[in-house]
Amino acid sequence: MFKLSREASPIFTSDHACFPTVAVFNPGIARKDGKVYMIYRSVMDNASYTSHLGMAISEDGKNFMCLSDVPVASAGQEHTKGAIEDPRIVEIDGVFYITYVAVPQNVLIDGAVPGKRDVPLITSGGLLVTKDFQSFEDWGVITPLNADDKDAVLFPKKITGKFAMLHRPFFWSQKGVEATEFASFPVELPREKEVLPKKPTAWLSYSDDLFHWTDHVIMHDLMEESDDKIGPGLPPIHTDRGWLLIYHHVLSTPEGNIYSAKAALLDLVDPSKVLSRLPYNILEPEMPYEKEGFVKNVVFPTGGFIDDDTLRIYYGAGDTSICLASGSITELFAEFDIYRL
Ligand code: BMA
Repeated sequence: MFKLSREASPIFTSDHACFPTVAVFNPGIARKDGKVYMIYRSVMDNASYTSHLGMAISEDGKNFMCLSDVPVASAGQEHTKGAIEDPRIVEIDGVFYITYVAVPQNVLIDGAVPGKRDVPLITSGGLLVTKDFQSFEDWGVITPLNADDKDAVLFPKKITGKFAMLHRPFFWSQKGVEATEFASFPVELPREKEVLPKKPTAWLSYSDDLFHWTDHVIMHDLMEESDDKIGPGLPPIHTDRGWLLIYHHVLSTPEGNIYSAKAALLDLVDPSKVLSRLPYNILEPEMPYEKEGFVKNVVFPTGGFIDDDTLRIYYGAGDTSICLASGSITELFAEFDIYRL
């Protein structure tokens, strides 16, 4: 069985943060000129739960120091009025594309707790672009409108000449359609309701310009019967054997949701084909800081890379701190061989 091994404790917490913050988590990770860049989600206060994005840098990928004492991207634009969350980074031809979750409404209203809202947040995938981690351009919303889209990750290479993206449009599921029954906004579905997945899952979409997405495919084989929902974790990593996808899945229990990490291998030419999927978690909430954070029972992978034989995964723990876990790629591929679909 392949399991990721954790560092002894979180590697980045609000004590390390570059500006006052109550929680840091769900970081995007990129490598440039031998350094590791981290763009992380920072919650400034628990009352509004508004997030902004901060930036830190590391020589060894474990010890990070602040790179900017102000957010590199702040909430407050029309599409990010409520928050800017969960950055994920890919480099395509020398340009770093940072997808994020754009939240246009206030996240918490009148002391509501996360995940217990009457009205769904209608989130979208936004895009921040940089070449040098010094100046950032916000390209705004890129995912289809009114889909309650989260977890958008770009592939780090074009596939058959097009940009490719995995994302999790909540409303593009039968459960999502029910949630929008009395909605005052138009929801455009890519399929008839009957053929939508029952529960929110990952979709693969293609684009020529990063703004108009077509050829939507449901990633059926990533979902298991027991999953309440799943979502892409970190951007797919290119390997000779296929695209390595680390993603999260959510198990609904009477005690609340449990977020864990899983691994799959996708076909290089047609990533809608899942070549292998491990039928167990490669990381799940076990440590006190994962079980007891601001949100309980969360490991949420959002960044990482392969260094020689080592896979490094950066993840948010309990929506409170940032952690690092790693494993051997040789061992992971040996497991993929056992569980080929
Ligand atoms: C998801 C996202 C993540 C968060 C997770 C656990 O829906 O909002 O940002 O880490 O829930 O609360």
